[in-house]
Amino acid sequence: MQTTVKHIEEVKEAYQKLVCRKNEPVSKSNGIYNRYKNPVVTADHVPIHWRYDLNPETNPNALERIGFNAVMNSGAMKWYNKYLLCIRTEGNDRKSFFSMAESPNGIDNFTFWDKPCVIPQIEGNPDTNVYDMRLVEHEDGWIYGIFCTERKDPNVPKDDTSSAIANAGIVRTKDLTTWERLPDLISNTGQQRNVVLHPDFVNGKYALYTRPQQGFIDVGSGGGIGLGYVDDMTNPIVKDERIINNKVYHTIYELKNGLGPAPIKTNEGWLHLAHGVRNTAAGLRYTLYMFMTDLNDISKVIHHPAGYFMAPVKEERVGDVSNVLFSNGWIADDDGTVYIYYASCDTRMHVATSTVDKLVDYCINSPEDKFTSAGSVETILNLIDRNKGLY
Ligand code: M1P
Repeated sequence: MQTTVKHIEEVKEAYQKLVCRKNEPVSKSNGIYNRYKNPVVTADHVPIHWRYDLNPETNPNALERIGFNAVMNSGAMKWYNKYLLCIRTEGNDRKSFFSMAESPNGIDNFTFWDKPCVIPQIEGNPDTNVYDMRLVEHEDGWIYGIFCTERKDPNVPKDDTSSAIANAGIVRTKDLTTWERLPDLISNTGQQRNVVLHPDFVNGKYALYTRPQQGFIDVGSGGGIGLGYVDDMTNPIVKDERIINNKVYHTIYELKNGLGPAPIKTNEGWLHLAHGVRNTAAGLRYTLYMFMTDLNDISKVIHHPAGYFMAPVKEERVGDVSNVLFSNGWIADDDGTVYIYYASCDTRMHVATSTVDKLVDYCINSPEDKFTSAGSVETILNLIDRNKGLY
């Protein structure tokens, strides 16, 4: 019994050390954003009372009873002065679910809330797996969570145990504790993933960024970031869906793309963060890119810097699904700081900080893509020319 108590005490000590660990920016920066030394949340941050039966009578060997594999793709918002993440938490059983965690400063000391989120099920059509919630405080007064719900494809032979159907599940809440389940998104463009609610009404309607796709993984002839409108979120039929940011041959978003968090409103336009996917000999590579849309016409992309904004570096490169950065949460703070939460390789959560001013500058003044090698050289020559006498 004493060994049991000792082991649990050691686990608790290591856990305390981890969640109290201070984070600091790394010295190398491109001026646009700062990365941080430590991931902000890892599977080891999952609370001990979710993992261990702490009763020595029923767990005399002090074994971990429930294991956690990864934490990743998290929605984010500031709430009563705390920086919150709605974390895609993945158990050793491969199932993802949502957990809220909070930090006093957005960069370290993230601790999970007491219990994971309980997401009500749709009668007769339960979710098999849920992930990647975008949290949005909408102008209508509700906080919405739009996430991917995955279910087995009912139209494939019985022995096909991997084909799935993805759609957007929708919940709303006022307190981030009790969630009201609304019907899944109804769109006639196939499967959906990476659906994001625009925070403001647009001509009295809810605007949703979508990502129609033909298959579960492959977008097929679908894909691109779409925009559609819904009259009533309790009957979420998407109308007038059209692509506003398409995939393009030989770019970092040649294969597929998807919006990340809800856009940030600035005086110059809406700032968007998205992920783009390209093919490589080593498989898919997911990087993050940015673009800006018009304040008065949110379907109009007015600035789109070439290439990626962030790509995996160093230890971010390796994990369960290597060569992946994914973001579905950022927080624009009152002082203009932007906390960009991103996951590396479907394994752990990181933060990078920037400011609204810098991100606007990045979007407006970075050169756009000319889509050819000669075009890229022309862009570089132009900068060299403007730097004449300065280097
Ligand atoms: O494994 C990388 C990502 O793959 C999917 O993203 P997308 O639909 O854009 O291909 C999602 O499953 C995402 O959660 C995951 O991080």
